[in-house]
Amino acid sequence: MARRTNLTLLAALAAALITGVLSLWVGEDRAWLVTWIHGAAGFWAVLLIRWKLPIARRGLARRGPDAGASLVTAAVAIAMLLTGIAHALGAGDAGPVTMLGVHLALGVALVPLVLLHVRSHPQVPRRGDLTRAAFLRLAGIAVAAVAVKAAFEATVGTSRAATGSLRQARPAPTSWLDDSPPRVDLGEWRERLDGLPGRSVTCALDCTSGWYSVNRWAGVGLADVLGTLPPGTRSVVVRSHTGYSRRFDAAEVAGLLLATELDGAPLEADHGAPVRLVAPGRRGFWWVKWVSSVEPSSLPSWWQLPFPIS
Ligand SMILES: Nc1nc2c(c(=O)[nH]1)N[C@H]1C(S)=C(S)[C@@H](COP(=O)(O)O)O[C@H]1N2
Ligand SMILES: [Mo]
Repeated sequence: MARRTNLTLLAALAAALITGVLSLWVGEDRAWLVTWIHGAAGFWAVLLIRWKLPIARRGLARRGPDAGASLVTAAVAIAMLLTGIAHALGAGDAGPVTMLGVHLALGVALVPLVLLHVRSHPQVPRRGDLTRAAFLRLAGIAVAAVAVKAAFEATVGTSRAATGSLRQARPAPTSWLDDSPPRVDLGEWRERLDGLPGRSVTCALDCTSGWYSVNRWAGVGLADVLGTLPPGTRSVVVRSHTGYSRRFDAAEVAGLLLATELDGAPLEADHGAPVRLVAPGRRGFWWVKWVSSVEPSSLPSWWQLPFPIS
């Protein structure tokens, strides 16, 4: 019984982790399913606390292996679940970072803690574990988790983007890790952009830290800046003065904009002036700021890390 609860909780956390990471990657179009499953997995873990508590209490009474580490793991796990729910309730900022940012940090911290916990409390599934009764109980809790998630969204959950992000009027100057505005002037770009047709797009900038903002971006089309692509071009690398870069499929270039204006005003340094990329439908980390170069490449677009590392 205890072993099954522990394994089920581990499965719930693994499902939440996988969908959580995926939810940072997917764009608006496919996001809702991933974020919905993520929420249901979270509530699944919450429901399992009811069965996990007596196990934890017995372990502590027995002064089982690494009781201290177990308590820390439990505290981080509960804080992680609570901050996830707080974000879904519409809590945007938690001091200098967003609530979702805290949730993410706790989730990342929980991974090694849970791995260590599993190592000191090994749970080997046994042949007889998945009896009919056990399966029915498992399925019951999973169905309950889906019902709780649906009820939560229908009653207290705030209206959010399909990605789970909360709406705000303006993009908050945000860096992926610790990138900051370099000193660059429009000089080189003025010549390159001169004479190209103006283009604008109104779309959502959706940051993985949990907010999104719909604004009008104006500038020129990336395709117009590149002109005819050399034969064999499979992707285009957009690079920042800071070294930050993202690679896009050549077929996607037509939808990308090099912006110099935000909501009718010249772009500010914090938002990527003089020139920043606008990638409608893609998460914020694709919107390279302080663009220094755009280069056609013969490498495929998947030839890059899924998330930037600088
Ligand atoms: N060069 C560079 N561009 C960047 C980033 C960065 O760290 N460096 N952060 C990205 C992320 S994560 C987001 S959400 C958006 C934020 O744009 P904003 O600062 O205009 O709100 O810029 C993106 N472009
Ligand atoms: Mo972001």
